[in-house]
Amino acid sequence: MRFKWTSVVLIISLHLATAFGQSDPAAPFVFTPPTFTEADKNQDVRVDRDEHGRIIIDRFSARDLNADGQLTVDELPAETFSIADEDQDQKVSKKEFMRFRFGIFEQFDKDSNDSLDREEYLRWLDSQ
Ligand SMILES: [Ca+2]
Ligand SMILES: [Ca+2]
Ligand SMILES: [Ca+2]
Repeated sequence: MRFKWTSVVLIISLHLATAFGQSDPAAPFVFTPPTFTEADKNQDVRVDRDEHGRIIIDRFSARDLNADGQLTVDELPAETFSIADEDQDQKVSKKEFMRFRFGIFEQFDKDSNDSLDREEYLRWLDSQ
């Protein structure tokens, strides 16, 4: 039965990918990053590392389709996968994913104060 369910999910996934005209194997991935106000939990008008970490974890969970706590090649775009899988064990752990995403966070943290102000956050949002 397990095998059959896997097949059904695969077929649905492939069907969705075709319906949207995408060949991206991670097509069923749906994640909408929070607005600045939503992300700034403590309302100090910046999104710090703790607050950004929550977004990364939510994104990880949305990517982790089989919920096994690891991202495999079918759960990430190939380019992202090859960069994020630092130990090259063909899985991207939560730790690896955090490091990868915080690397992006740091690129957008122009004044290097370990948080994104509204302007920096909106630029980051645009790139997502
Ligand atoms: Ca904040
Ligand atoms: Ca997974
Ligand atoms: Ca890995």
